[in-house]
Amino acid sequence: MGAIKYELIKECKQTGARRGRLHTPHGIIETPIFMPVGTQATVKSMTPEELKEIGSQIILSNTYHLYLRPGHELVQKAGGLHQFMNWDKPILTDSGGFQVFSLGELRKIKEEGVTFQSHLDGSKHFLSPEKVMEIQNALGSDIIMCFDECAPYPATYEYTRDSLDRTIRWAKRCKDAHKNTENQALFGIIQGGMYRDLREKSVKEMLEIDFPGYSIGGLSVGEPKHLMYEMLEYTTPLLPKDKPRYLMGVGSPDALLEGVLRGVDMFDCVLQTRIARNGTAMTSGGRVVIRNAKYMEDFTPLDHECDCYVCKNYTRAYLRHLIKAGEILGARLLTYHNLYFSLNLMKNVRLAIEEDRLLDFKEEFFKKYGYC
Ligand code: PRF
Ligand code: ZN
Repeated sequence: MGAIKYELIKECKQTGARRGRLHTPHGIIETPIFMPVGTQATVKSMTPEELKEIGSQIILSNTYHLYLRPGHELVQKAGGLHQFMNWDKPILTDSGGFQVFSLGELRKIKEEGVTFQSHLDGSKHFLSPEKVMEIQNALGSDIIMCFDECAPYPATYEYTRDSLDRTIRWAKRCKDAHKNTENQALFGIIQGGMYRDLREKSVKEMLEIDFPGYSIGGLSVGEPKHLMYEMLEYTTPLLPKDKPRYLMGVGSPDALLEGVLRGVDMFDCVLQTRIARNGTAMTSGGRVVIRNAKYMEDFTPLDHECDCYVCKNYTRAYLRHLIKAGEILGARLLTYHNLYFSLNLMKNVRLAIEEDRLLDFKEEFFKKYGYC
């Protein structure tokens, strides 16, 4: 049977967008969806109750970080990641492929796996496809990722090709090593950099191995946005319609819309929570840098179109004061709003697909938000 099932409810008549439903061991996810990022088994500053209050259906966490601290064995002893962090809805974990490769000088890639030094204390570690499956099996997340290499940008054709070939061999090893297929769905990751033929090869090989869902990796790594959209436009039509597609590490409001238009079902991004902590809000009128002096005596809500708890109860002047004073509540309230904003955007996107007016919705959104 498998751990998950993707139900395609409707295809947009105007675009490549899809409205779907993903059935998982911890509940149903309405897609397209934005997934808040909880790298260290917490979405920074948000309680699980608050996450539910704003409509989070699934969160993302990280193999690399949890393996290093507190250790996957400890999480397993706690009864798995859901119990450990008191979150009973679906969890997706990334494999560490991206994080380990971001370490630069601190890592060494071989066919067997990657040796690297911890960013925490410099201690030496080894991650392989088998090890990464063992860790994710111990964490017990509903959706798990293959161990892959995200090629940097720019990268030569030769480097990207060799990296992709290894990622394909690793994907086979991941599938062989993954035993808990009834409770955890393993996604294959499409790589291939900015090269069309490599993207095509990547899809072909991943489909042959056969996974219950496919991630699109190696994008939003510094390339111009038009190139990311071009690669996406080329890749998604090659993927099967009856499986979910997840665009990794992408989720600015404009990219969410552009991704949905090109047939993506799942997104995650640290942007919402990260910019919140330094005092930037996403609003219907575009980004608001709340530190700015012009908000000193602005006693209006952060976003007059938003009906979240923050916008209903606090003023821009007060939020500015909290952020300027370095008060924890400032970061908390902006995080709450930014996540609400993105989850609400996706809710409206789902509705627009259902009502065949996604292109109109997009135009209206960008007119107000500004294109960035
Ligand atoms: N691979 C993995 N995780 C990722 C990426 C990837 O390519 C990206 C690229 N945007 C973000 N997170 N495993
Ligand atoms: Zn709000």
